Amino acid sequence: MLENINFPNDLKKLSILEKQKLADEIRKYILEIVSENGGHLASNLGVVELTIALHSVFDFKTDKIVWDVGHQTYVHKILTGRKEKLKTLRKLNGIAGFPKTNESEYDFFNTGHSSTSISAALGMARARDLKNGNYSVLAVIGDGALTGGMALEALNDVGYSKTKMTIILNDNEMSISPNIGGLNMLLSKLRAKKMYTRSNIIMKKRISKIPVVGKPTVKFVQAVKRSIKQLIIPKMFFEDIGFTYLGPVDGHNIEELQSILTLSKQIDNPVLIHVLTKKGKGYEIAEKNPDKFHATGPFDIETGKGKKEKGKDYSKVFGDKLVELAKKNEKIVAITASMKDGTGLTKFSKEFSERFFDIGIAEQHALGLAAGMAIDGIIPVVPIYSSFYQRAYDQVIHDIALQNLHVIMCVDRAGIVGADGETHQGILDMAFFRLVPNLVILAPKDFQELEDMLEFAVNLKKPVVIRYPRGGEDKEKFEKHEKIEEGKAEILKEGKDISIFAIGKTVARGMKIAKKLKEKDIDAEIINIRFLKPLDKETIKKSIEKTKNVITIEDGTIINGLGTTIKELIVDENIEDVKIKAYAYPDKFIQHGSVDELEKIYHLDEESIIKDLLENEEERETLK
Ligand SMILES: Cc1ncc(C[n+]2csc(CCOP(=O)(O)OP(=O)(O)O)c2C)c(N)n1
Repeated sequence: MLENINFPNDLKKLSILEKQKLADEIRKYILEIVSENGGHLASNLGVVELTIALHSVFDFKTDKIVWDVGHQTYVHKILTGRKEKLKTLRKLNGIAGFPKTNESEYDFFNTGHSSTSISAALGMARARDLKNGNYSVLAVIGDGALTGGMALEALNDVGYSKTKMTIILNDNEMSISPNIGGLNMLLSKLRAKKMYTRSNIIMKKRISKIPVVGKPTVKFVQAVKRSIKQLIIPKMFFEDIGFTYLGPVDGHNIEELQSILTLSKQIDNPVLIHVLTKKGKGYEIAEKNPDKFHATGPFDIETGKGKKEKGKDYSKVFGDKLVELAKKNEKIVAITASMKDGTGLTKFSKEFSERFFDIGIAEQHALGLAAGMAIDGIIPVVPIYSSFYQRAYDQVIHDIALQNLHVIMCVDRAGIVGADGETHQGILDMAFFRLVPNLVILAPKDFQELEDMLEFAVNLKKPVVIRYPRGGEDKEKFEKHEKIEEGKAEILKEGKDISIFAIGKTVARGMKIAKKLKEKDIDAEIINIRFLKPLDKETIKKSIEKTKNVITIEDGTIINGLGTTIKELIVDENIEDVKIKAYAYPDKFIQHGSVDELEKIYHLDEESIIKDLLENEEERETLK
């Protein structure tokens, strides 16, 4: 079947049976690709029938659809002209793992971060109405993404404004881990009710046709409608906030899905269709371990085992150290915004279940909650990926920094992360956190320094940000680990010709560069900056005055990071005749590809930096 399917129109000729066969083939195809390239497997296997039904009922040449998070769009990509190209999924210059408006006319909105779809779809529906258009607008959102504040803010607006649009709630009871929260409690009640079938769709249509004539009958008819609806819909929550609730419907039954989607087209108010799906559907290993197969590296299809040995990573080092510290200090608690495993908190959650809080995909709330706990003497530790910290910026400023609260903000996946691309690269955090008064900002050079910094942060009684990258530490080993002191940099090697200032992951690179320069008889001084804030001005100034020749290396944007900080210092302190070059990512969104490839493209790998330095050696010589 799949061989003949390239665009949605090809689908429209198929019978239900043929579509079911197609669904099986799509699953196999996705499994093969993701087992090679890595990617979001379980969520895609769960939406195969739903995506087929959507493309059968709607025409996305005119209708519009926004996929929340967008990690579940592989099926959509297959059905919209990108079947062959999907083999390049997440590779440099290949198909992205998320919707991209520049990749296809069928992608209407870029996503990657959770809970944005309802706002965007409502915006499109409002734009349509302002332009007197006549087409459908849909948002597909998971039960996990529905826990995000932005989704709830949008629901509030949609329901009240009565704008015609459809929300497909893809309920698989999972975020990455099992979903949590009050809304999940509501959904579980709705799930338990009778499935919506074609026959009760007809019943609902009849109910809506009961005439409302003459004043005295209005209340009576409305009461009848309401009580009949209550038979079908146990809780009126969605109806009460302005939606027509349809469902729950079996998300793996293409026929039922098509009829409920067709019905939704006829309703002029906002509609919410509650679709029940199974994460990992059709691949038993993923069905049993949906969290592990939410996002995976390459793996063996037979066994489900990863192809690459998974070494120790920063998240694990963080999680283990936190457990050790929490044993000694009962004030320590951990908060996660639905990323327990990814941020290394699984062990903590088991050992200290009463001090562990998974609060849903709600980064803003995570930081607000932390602030409240901190003000009453608890020490909250909040690991969140760098790109998702963007969500909670005002909470960091307004709730934490402004009140100088002792919250430990661990910025995981800081720097380039690779295959997830633009939305997930964590290259902005140093720049935006540096602006915030009261924050202490650190980055470790290796695992041991992360442990030392965490211990230091627990004792500091100030708001602390510790940023560390995805994956493991560098092969370059450090013998020296000076005690962490607030605002103190670490001189790793003294030298007279050039000062190399590096922070976090790039310190190891700085060391390697220094060694290579030595071979060329260039004596480099290498300083592990450790604290972006407060900066060790004294040590840095001394080094600059000695060498008058500086490079900075960082895994972040060129704007307002380490390079900017050092340039400011040179100007503010009137240090004259200094040559400085900052190695950082340009003021751009960085596409997907492997970390190594991206570092090379942006000339931040060891070889590129050395080449660049040596090409300028002549000029450097004159400054010596
Ligand atoms: C703001 C933000 N925080 C965290 C994430 C990481 N994340 C990606 S998918 C996901 C779970 C989504 O669950 P759900 O919406 O139910 O979709 P499912 O994968 O179950 O289909 C999370 C937490 C994200 N993408 N954006």
